[in-house]
Amino acid sequence: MNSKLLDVAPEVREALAAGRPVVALESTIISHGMPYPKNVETALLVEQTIRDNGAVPATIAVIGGRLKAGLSRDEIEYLGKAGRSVAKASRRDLPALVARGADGATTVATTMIIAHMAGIRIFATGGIGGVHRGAEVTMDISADLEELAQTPVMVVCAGAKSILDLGLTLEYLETKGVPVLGYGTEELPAFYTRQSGFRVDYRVDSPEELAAIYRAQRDMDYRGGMLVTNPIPAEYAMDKAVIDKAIDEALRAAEEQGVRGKETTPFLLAKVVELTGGDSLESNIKLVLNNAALAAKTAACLSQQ
Ligand code: PSU
Ligand code: MN
Repeated sequence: MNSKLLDVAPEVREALAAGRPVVALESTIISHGMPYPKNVETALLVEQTIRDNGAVPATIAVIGGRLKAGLSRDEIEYLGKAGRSVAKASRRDLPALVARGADGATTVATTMIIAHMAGIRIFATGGIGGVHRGAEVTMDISADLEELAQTPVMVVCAGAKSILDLGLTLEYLETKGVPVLGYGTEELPAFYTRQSGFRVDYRVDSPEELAAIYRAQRDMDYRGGMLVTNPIPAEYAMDKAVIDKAIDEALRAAEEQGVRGKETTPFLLAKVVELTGGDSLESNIKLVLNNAALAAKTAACLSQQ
């Protein structure tokens, strides 16, 4: 698939044409997920980690209405500095942003869409969106889950934060037929901590096997993608009691201030960072780097098949 709206960076285009490994990265984590300048430093470090593990990084965003697969340093700096003034772009936002020539920071959903247009099969991030707590009343379910159900990209994450209802998120993924794989674990990791109390569908212990499962899914012409959940390295994991308390407080603040819709996730993420000082930010950075390395190794295996 291709699109006249898409700009693939030359290095990414060459790697794809030669069948070399490429890993996509999202930009909401840059503009909305972390404060400046840590966000830019992290984005560049994540790209470097992908290179160190033998793949080419393709950070994805919307700039001036163009869908971008592969950003320059200046473009990453621009998105990081602009921060939350850049629109958070999920699936429903892309048409208007493109038509208006606007900028957008891509979520997991739109990063998958643009990666797929460019021919990139694997994408590394921190955490995905999911079914929010109280969704039985609010119906707040991230478009990320719907995208996993329909776009054939493997997403490598560290699970999901317990700002979400993790049990309902797994139920939703099961209904939609999205495989949830645990890397070196049978338990779904909860982003800042290695454990959640919920089980993944399959434990997988090597990038080769991840690539083989992805290949099998493609060979069956399934529509959707798959989710790889990679626990944060133990030395960077947070204390469960500390993080749970911050999440409860963030949820209360969101409720009190009447935060709704697309603002909910960025509000909760920023509040948790504010309440836990720099600790959660450091953990966040480490887990993204860990996911980038695994995605790059898996991309290398996919290229050999
Ligand atoms: N969860 C995180 N970190 C993030 C996000 C979610 O732990 O950065 C971002 C991702 O870009 C994700 C988006 O795709 O938030 C989901 O937003 P929503 O819940 O509004 O769909
Ligand atoms: Mn939502």
